Amino acid sequence: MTEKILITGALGQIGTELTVRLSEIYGKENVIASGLDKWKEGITEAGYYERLDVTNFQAVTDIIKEHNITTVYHLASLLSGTSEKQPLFAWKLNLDPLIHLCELAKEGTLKKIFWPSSIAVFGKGIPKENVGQEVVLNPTTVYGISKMAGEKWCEYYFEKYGVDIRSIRYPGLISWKAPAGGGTTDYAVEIFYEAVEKGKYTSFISENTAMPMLYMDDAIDATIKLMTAPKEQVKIRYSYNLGGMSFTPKELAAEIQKTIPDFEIKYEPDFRQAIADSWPASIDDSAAKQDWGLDYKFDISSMSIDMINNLRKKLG
Ligand code: AKB
Repeated sequence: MTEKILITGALGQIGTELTVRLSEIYGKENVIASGLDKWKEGITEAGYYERLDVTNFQAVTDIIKEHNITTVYHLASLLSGTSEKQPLFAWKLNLDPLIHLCELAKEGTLKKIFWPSSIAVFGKGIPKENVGQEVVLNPTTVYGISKMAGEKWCEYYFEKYGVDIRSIRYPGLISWKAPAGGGTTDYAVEIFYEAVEKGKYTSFISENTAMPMLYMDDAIDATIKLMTAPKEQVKIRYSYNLGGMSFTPKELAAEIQKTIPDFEIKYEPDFRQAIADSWPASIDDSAAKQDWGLDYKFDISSMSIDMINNLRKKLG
């Protein structure tokens, strides 16, 4: 039986690109993108779009039943920076709809769920480099706490009810098609826009703070790989580490200067510096490589060239 897919948060950074890729794989008629923007309702280039507020459980259940959805990519979430500004709403949005979907899967209405976790689950007091899959989690942000709790719920529904839920701890994601929104790693996206448009950028993260990052093409490939892997290969049911590449704002600026030699960078760290300081600098993702064949095509050089070339075309 073909999968019938619902994507929540489809207008966000990951959703914008994942919707297109899933439509190519499963056919537009089998993919429903959803989000809060009601003006996009109807058939779009990527597939069918419906307005859906994921905190409205009845609406979520109705859309899943009406379209015989088998698989949900549940991307709707508030990121780290925004979550600090609206902590109680972040908790409600990041957790309750996930548990509702797990309940639907438990009763057999759904077959499979993808849920994104984040490197924000780590936290203070653990080594910075090459952080492993099994370290003790100690998040200090609302976002990190919500992702840690969500991971435990994923594992619980798998262990107790056999719910086929799969998850990735994404590092910072870099892409040119849709803007990032409200995250601590967003500087690594903004820097490219400003480099191409203005030739200069003021970073809200300090020059020597390294964080793990991933180019969106590799993030989408990894997500599809995990979701299409045979069930028995998915041994970790809380969430898989993904490391991608690691660099500091200073290293990224130097990379951009290879293509835009006059590019200038300044540093004015804001409240997100403390969040970045609590996160790992690099991640060990050997479990994902071993279990379902994670691999990457992009490094800092090829990613930077691709970003600049595409943004030059996009921004004119
Ligand atoms: C953020 O910065 O909040 C996100 C993340 C690492 O989960 N990009």
